Amino acid sequence: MSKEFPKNFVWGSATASYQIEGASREGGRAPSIWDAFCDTPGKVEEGHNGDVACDHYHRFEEDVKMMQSLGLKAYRFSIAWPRIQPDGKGEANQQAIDFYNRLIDCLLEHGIEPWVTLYHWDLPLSLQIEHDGWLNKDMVKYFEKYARICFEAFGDRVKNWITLNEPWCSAVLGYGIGAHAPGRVSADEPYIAAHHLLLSHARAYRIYKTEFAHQGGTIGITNNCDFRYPLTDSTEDRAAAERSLEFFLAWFADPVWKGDYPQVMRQRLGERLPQFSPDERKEILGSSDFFGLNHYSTMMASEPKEGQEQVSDIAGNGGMIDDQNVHLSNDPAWQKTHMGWNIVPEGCRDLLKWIDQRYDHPIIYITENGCACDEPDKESALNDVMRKDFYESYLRGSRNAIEQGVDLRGYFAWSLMDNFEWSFGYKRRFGMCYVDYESLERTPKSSALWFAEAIKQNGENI
Ligand code: GBH
Repeated sequence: MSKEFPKNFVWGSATASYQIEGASREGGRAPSIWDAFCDTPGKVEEGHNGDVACDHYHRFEEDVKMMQSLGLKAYRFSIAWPRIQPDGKGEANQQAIDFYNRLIDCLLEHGIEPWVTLYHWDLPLSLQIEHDGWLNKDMVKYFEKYARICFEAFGDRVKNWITLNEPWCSAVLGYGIGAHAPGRVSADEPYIAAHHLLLSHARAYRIYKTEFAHQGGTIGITNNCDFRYPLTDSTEDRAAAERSLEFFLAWFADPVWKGDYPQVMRQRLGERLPQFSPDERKEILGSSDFFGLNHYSTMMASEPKEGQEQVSDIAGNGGMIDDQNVHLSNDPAWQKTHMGWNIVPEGCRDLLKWIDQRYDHPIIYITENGCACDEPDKESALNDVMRKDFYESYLRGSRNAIEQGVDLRGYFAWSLMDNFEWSFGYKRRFGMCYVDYESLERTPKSSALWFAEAIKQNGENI
């Protein structure tokens, strides 16, 4: 069997605006829902926020040089909507356009291909306050306008676009269990928010394909999914694992690749699940040039037994336990990351195969994969053997999937550098480069040096 990744395999790393930029009150940026969430007592560890973060806004040149020194072919970052349109709907803020122009130009000058996410969770706060954010269908037209501004300003140089990052997180963590901004807790709102996120994605896709076709780029959506193995071989447990993946990934991917929500969701949720009109169905069906996947972990799924205790938190089901009727558990043999997430590289391979089969062999990019390690000091961080092993094993799983026919075209490590890990603040480190939050100095960890070597050899060291 060949030991090679495909030629032109995209080797990259990823970040997101709110997690790294800082400069939260500079350049005409207005607050996002995450600024407000951080200001809400008890929501983020130690009251951390993105005011400074990695100060990437001021240090992007140094960061691009670091990327070049690692040999990265591509860099995935997100644009802060509240920089581009401080109120979420008005004219573009020129200072923001200038900032992203400088970043994009700098990347291209250093031979790094920009992959740009339009929305990685930092919704302009005024859209939340005045319009209830993603609960309002008007978001489709606001997102359309924002997307158009970005395509117009950057599309001459940016050829790879991602509309939304992980709408599951926006819907479930943001509107279901309140672990993310805007911090709402509801049983029904996730389905409504998800519906409007999907329609917004589809609209941006159509705008790009019609008004900006001459730019000749590709555009898609990135979904997140953890894999599920059936706990036993029983029919019930196998059905539970399948149902769990449908409630997690097919919820967002079926509309795009099949034109509607999965049957099992309709059966179990009835009227609680919104409907696509015939026109909307047409707009959403086929609205992604590739399958963007963020993947981190795996759990066991089984049919719940009488009186079995259910965990309802950020882990696993995202609280939607009655809706799914799936019990999740861990194999005690699995090692865990500093997030407590199971390290299961074969789950990565099997999820890729699941996607390949269900969606009829799409082009796939892993747009995020990585792990948090407990790194109490710089020395331990720089010696991050566990992260190197994580990348290596997940990349090996990915290559197995490729060998079995999956059309995986690229892999972006999360993350280029330690950053603001949402509700965990700066208390979790995902970076392949270490960030000293006092001096803001960056230092590549050993996993970054290993990744650089992997890029150089197109993965032959894996
Ligand atoms: C991504 O989301 C985000 O896009 C990124 O911004 C973030 O920094 C990064 O991951 C790291 O968190 O508890 O074992 O059931 C990750 C989405 C959803 C992945 C929940 C892990 C729970 C695993 N996550 N899932 S478990």
